[in-house]
Amino acid sequence: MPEAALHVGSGKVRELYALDDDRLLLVASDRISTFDVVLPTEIPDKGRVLTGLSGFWFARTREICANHLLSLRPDGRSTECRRLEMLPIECVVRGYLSGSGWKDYNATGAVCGHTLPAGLTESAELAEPIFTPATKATTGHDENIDDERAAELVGKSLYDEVAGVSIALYRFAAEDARARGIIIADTKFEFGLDEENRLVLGDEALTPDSSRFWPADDYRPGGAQPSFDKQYARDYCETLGWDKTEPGPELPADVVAGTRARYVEAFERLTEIAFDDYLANPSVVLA
Ligand code: Q0Z
Repeated sequence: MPEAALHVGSGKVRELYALDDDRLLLVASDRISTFDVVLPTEIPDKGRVLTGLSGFWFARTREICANHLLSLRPDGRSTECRRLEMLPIECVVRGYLSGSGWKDYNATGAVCGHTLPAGLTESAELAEPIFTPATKATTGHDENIDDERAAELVGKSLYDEVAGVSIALYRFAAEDARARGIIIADTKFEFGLDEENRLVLGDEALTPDSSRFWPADDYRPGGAQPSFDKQYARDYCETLGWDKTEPGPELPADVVAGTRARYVEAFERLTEIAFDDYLANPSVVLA
């Protein structure tokens, strides 16, 4: 726990501290969730992989949108960032039909007001990525909303700006990742406003916790796709007949090792930086 910092929030697998009036410290733990339940077993270095990937994408997308990153701490899991006034919507972009997007499409033929062609299969690539905002649920799952409701929540001109920036960020990262064998099926951004009311990308960005990462080599539309990072843990959980309620099961050492290796593999494929080099000096991802 960082010294002289006030704890101001907890996510499922992250902690947030105030450093001073203007700066926050975002700390990514090694906790992992499967089927929305945090497991009692940690994945060593998972928080460092996610922090490094977020930093990597922040550094590479700053021409598309300013972001909250100030620095990465030497521990590799802590991000010093500017404190923002966060917007009350989750900015989801989908390039493929999966999760709640697939559910909504099946029920209505549309996702967040985007009517899609008939006959799409689960995990199909969309002709163009779509912006599908959601409200931040205080409990349970985020709720998909249409663009009219989202525009009410943040104002029409800011809504148009976050939608455009979100699509541009997704296109940039998805194309880059695809060339390195990873499909970013969808992703969630969170934006805020700085003291001058400028739009700033916050939170984590384009990590496997805020996105669906799929191995491109195994991509077979027509069903659910394996998760690049969590599939070993999910498969193991499925062998147990666990009912997916708290508490989650402990993971055996081989599942922990296999899962850690997948996180490190995602980091190294996307950044083209050896993970050991990141551990020695986390700022290498910002160069
Ligand atoms: C992020 C969250 C976490 C719990 C608030 N730059 C920022 N300025 C103001 N607020 C936030 C940020 Cl990133 C902010 N969250 C999400 C992260 C633990 C909640 F690590 N909440």
